[in-house]
Amino acid sequence: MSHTPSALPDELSIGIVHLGLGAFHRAHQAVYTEDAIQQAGGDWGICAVAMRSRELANVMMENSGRYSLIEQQAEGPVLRELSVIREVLCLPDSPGAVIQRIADPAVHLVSVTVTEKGYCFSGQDRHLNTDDPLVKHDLANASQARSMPGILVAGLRQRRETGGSGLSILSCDNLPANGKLLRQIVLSHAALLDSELAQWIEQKCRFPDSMVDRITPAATAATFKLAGDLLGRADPAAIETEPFKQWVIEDDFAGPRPAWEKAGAQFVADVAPFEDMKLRMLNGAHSLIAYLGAVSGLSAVRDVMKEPTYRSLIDRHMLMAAETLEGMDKSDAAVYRAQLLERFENPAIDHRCLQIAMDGSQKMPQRILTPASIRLARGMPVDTYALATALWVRYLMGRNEQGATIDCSDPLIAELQLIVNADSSMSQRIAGLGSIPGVPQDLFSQANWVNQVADLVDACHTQGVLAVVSKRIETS
Ligand code: CS2
Repeated sequence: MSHTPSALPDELSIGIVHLGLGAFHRAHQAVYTEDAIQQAGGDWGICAVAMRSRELANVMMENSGRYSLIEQQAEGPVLRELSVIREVLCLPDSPGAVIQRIADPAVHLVSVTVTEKGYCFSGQDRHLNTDDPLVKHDLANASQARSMPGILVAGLRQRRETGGSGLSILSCDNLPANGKLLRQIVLSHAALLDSELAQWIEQKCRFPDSMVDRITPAATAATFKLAGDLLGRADPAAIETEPFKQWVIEDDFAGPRPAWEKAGAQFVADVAPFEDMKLRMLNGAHSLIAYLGAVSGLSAVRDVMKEPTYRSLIDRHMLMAAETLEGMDKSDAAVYRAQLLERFENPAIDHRCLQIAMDGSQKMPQRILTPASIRLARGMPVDTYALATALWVRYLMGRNEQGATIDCSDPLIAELQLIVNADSSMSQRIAGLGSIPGVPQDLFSQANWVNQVADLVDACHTQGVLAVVSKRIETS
């Protein structure tokens, strides 16, 4: 048995509301906050809100918010207990309590990890999607809000009505300019209810951008078994993660915040270069790996990395991604690539390809399609980009190379499958993807791009993915 208990005091008031109680929050922002309190003090206990999952909320409530975090280090797994989460709420059961907490004068920060689709936005201008049933519901039933923008606006409304100060609202999702997006959707949602509230939010609240990074797969039976062995008792809230972690935050807050810099976070004036680097190199490669795995029947990222041809492709893709970044030094890019290969190869991290492959309509634009447009506009080759897109299409077609059904998941799955399985030529189908909201239309109106993707989908069907990738790698 080896584990480190939490060193936080028993008494800790709540200063943060976190929306989205997934594994990622518990492996990332909660760790930075626990470490910051340990170093510099402060009443920064977290009220963590499960947006949907009653099961997770119940497990966390039974554990009084405590949980085990297993770091899969090179020397073996290391377990630490965390106790920074001091309250757990389940949004569908208690929206009133969440609103109350957001309005609480002792709370200065709301952080958010609700995944890309939780932002309820649409289109390349990233406007609030008022056709989204959840948004419609929340505009009509503000006190029973179920969406992230809806509950934030309801909480901010109560905060304003009770004379509260402005809040810092910190997006921690993998979206470019995530703070600016959050601000835009919150202001639009508020304006539809009460224009004075929207003005108040605009003046008093801050929405810093932030780049977050830590590879954290969903917990499995193996996670719970390992936690039990290391802890000497069962922990149904245990999660596991890699040793690496990074957080780059725009230094723009409405009020006080934890001393996250003491825990290793970096405060900068402009997060964009860090975001682009991470979204295009790490997440872009991740999506490529995920579709390679899903289509060729390999279950985890580490399994895809074991195939030397795929590993070379992924390295080439990251090289091409680095070339789209403004001011990325070549040697820095080489170091980052090498580090990413090692992280993807971590044999102790069982990161399912299907987990990463889901929600492609929300991920592909910033990870693959926008950098592909940039490369095309500069006359640079886009082969790994066209391949990643072709593999996404193969995934959406719903069967892997062994003929087994792929469990595809995407908020726009019906629209996507209608397009990729249409009774028309492959080029026409690929061009049809340009009609999906958020997908860069101009990219899918370029014959050069559409034909490359279509040829690759056909080649994957006739020759198999491994043969197609081998050929690309040989000729590159
Ligand atoms: C992954 C990310 O699921 C996904 O789409 O690419 O969650 C990735 O693991 C994290 O961004 C790493 O920081």
